[in-house]
Amino acid sequence: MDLKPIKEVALLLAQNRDKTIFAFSGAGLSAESGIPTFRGKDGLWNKYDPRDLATFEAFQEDPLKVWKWYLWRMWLIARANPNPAHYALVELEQILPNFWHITQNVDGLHRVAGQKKYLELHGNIWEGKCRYCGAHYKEHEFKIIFPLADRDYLRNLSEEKFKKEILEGLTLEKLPRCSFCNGIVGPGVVWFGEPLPEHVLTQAFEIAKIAKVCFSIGTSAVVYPAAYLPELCKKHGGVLIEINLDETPLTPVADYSFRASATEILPLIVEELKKSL
Ligand code: BJW
Ligand code: ZN
Repeated sequence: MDLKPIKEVALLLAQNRDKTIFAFSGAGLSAESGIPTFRGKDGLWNKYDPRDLATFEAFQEDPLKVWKWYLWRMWLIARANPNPAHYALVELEQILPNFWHITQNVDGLHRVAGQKKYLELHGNIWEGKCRYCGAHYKEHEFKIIFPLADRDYLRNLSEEKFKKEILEGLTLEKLPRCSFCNGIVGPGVVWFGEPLPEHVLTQAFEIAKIAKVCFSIGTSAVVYPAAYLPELCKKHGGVLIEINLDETPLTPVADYSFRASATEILPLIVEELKKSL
């Protein structure tokens, strides 16, 4: 591993210590925690058609199928732990006073790792959203109307029990019903064709416009409007650093591009940054 670009990035962070800096992340950040990504060979969209599972139309047509798929993903996430890349981002937040983590991830592993200043562009899988009346349920509220959406319950289910209780045992009657309109409540994520939470997107755009440094970590950077964020930062004069196993549409415009895993690169950057302070 050539440490020269790592040292340069650490120096850049140290020089811009008091300025706005943000990390834009995607599924690759959680890949080494065992959460599947969306695109690529082993990606979810390689096995499942997003139109059948991640749209409101699909949910209206077959809510049971959609919920079984989301409960499977919740079960995987409940059993996963944050990885060294999540913890490195928490350390960056502790060292840099104006650091933000803007994520497309719905798994919440950044929260579990202890991240405090984060924006979730595509929502959170542990929350609930009623598409019929717009009601939003925080994690602790959602568990009341949908006891299956409980991390501790899911974490302790073996694969066999998960199949029996969720895949075979789930019925329409067990799905969560909205306390306001009685519609079936869906997961608190943003599906294709749905708007991103407005206040979150507005804040993310404000951060991107003024940031001096932006990381793009483990994202294919093809889903919009989220993927505008690194582009916007660069357009306003920010330095763009990409960390990804593969090339992405951002690679040609990135100032630094690390073709390696986030768990390898981020802890090295943090170590170098600590040395330079
Ligand atoms: C590693 C690694 C390791 C692996 N280390 N790296 C402009 C142009 C074209 C299209 C559009 C546009 N504007 C809007 C659209 C339509 C659409 C869109 O963007 N489509 C494109 C795909 C073509 N956008 C939307 O529909 C959005 N809504 C919208 O625009 O609304 C407008 C509206 C306004 C007003 C009223 C109504 C509507 C919503 C998009 C929602 C995306 N939802 C999903 C699912 C979330 C729920 C769930 O989890 O089920 O979000 S799709 C999926 O993609 C998920 C992700 O957050 C998102 C991004 O994926 P991500 O994170 O980048 O993952 P991957 O798998 O793609 O990439 C992983 C990367 O990691 C790879 O590059 C690997 O190499 C790398 N990697 N291991 C480092 N260890
Ligand atoms: Zn409702």
